[in-house]
Amino acid sequence: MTQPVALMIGGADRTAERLAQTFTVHRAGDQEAILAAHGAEIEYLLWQGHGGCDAALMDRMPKLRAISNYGVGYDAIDMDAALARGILVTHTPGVLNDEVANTAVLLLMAVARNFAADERYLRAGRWEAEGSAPLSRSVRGMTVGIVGLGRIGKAAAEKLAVFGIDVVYHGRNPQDVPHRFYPDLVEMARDVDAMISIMPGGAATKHMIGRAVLDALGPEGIFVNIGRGSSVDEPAMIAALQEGRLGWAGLDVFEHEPHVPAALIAMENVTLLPHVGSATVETRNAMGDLAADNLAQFHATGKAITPVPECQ
Ligand code: NAP
Ligand code: 8YV
Repeated sequence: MTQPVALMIGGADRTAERLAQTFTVHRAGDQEAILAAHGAEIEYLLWQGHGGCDAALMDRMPKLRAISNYGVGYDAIDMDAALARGILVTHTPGVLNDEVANTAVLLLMAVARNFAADERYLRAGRWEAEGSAPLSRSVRGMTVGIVGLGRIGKAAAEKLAVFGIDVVYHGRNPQDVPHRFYPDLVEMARDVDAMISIMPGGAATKHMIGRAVLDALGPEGIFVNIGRGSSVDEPAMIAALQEGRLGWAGLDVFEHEPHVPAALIAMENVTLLPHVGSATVETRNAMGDLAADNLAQFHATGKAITPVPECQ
């Protein structure tokens, strides 16, 4: 029997093997060549990437029925274009909560304790030449404001409590949680020692963290971002760090990935990661399995496991 055709952009061998149990799978090395040869047959798309799944791409696959996003944040997919074409979109919530929350907490710790700068200090021979590295800051007793207390944010809040950290949060709506809610982000930034942003990307959150928020966080404040770079006004953040209006930053995500501004790379008071929040073998396997199973189940039953909210 002829299998339906799926295109996989990004993703791992394991995911391709799982998809191949149901579909004839094309993997984009040369995306243009695959679309030219097979675009008319492709019904399913598994997508890994932080941009570019737009109307023009969808129009190259007129039979496209579903897009499975490898990741929980699906701002790379033009939802208006997908909905207008009747294409179902799925994502991978839940399976990465623990890993990404660990990354958030570890990044906050790394920044507070100066671990990256300390390592550079040691490797440069400065311990031996100049003596002990400068003292850092304890997280015990800190108040940390979480911007976006969703699935990942709640997992992070539990972990932060273990370190003696008080958690407060900002979102659009208050929730039934034992943490103080701030409807006003600037007010929260003013009251906390550190802020962890776990914001989704997209138009609604673009540059919501700008000069007013960062100035309120202040010269002794720490800003950690593991959500999306687009939610931060990056030039405003760089200026705040350079001018000492913001103390420190720990960043896993950037506005124009994989580009990281040279100004950030040059700064000692920032710790930088290449978008590795979920990037362990175990968690990426779980994400890949769910991404593949979403397409297989939709094909078999007409219902996906984890459609995005707009498609529920
Ligand atoms: P989630 O459960 O949907 O949580 C998102 C939270 O953000 C919600 O609590 C929501 O609360 C709040 N929110 C949404 N829009 C907002 C707005 N315009 N203003 C203020 N608050 C807003 O999502 P999640 O699973 O925790 O994932 C969150 C994001 O993390 C993803 O979308 C992705 O961008 C990012 N992420 C990054 C990595 C990484 O590797 N660095 C890995 C996974 C995920 P309200 O509804 O009350 O506003
Ligand atoms: C990415 C993420 O999916 O889930 C998300 O929203 O940002 C990450 O887990 C990962 O970088 C794969 O592209």
